[in-house]
Amino acid sequence: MGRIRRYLENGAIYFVTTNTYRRREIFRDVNACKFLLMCIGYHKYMLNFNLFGYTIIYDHLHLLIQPTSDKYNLSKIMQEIKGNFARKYNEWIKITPKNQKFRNRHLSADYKKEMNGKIYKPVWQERFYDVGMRDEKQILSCLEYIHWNAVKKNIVDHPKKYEFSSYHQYYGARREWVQLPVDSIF
Ligand code: NI
Repeated sequence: MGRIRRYLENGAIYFVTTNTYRRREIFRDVNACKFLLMCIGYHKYMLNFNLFGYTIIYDHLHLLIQPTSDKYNLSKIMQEIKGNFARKYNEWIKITPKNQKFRNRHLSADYKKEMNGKIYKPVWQERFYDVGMRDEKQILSCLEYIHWNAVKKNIVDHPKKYEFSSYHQYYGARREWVQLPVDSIF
């Protein structure tokens, strides 16, 4: 518990939820999940935030996150992750033929918006939701919520069976695919 207290002294910790545009289930595709993990990992290094937990569920993302500077505050971090993921995701689905069927199902003609005169396909809902953590107890219960989310959604029957959460890094199991390092709070 000492480690959480030390982290809390360094600034606000947030539980963040962000949903896909119209709750489209783009993260049923494991490649999209892997790609988002790499994107979060890249921004973790570029924007210096602490990441204590995460999970990607079909139509949303949860993070337990702590910005470490005013320059890279929570809004900036989320804007960068969501924006850069969306831009690359749109490129990627365009050039990957095997995603044709998936694309037709999820990215129909109505799924287009115009911004600055350019047509683009929105990937995320514009806003995100954040809850500031008050104490250690709340942080631990958020972490548990994150790790059990895939069970709650009936995707798996135990958190250790779900690839796209930080559960493995807390409980020592190995990952098949992308390993996104977290800053352990235990
Ligand atoms: Ni959830």
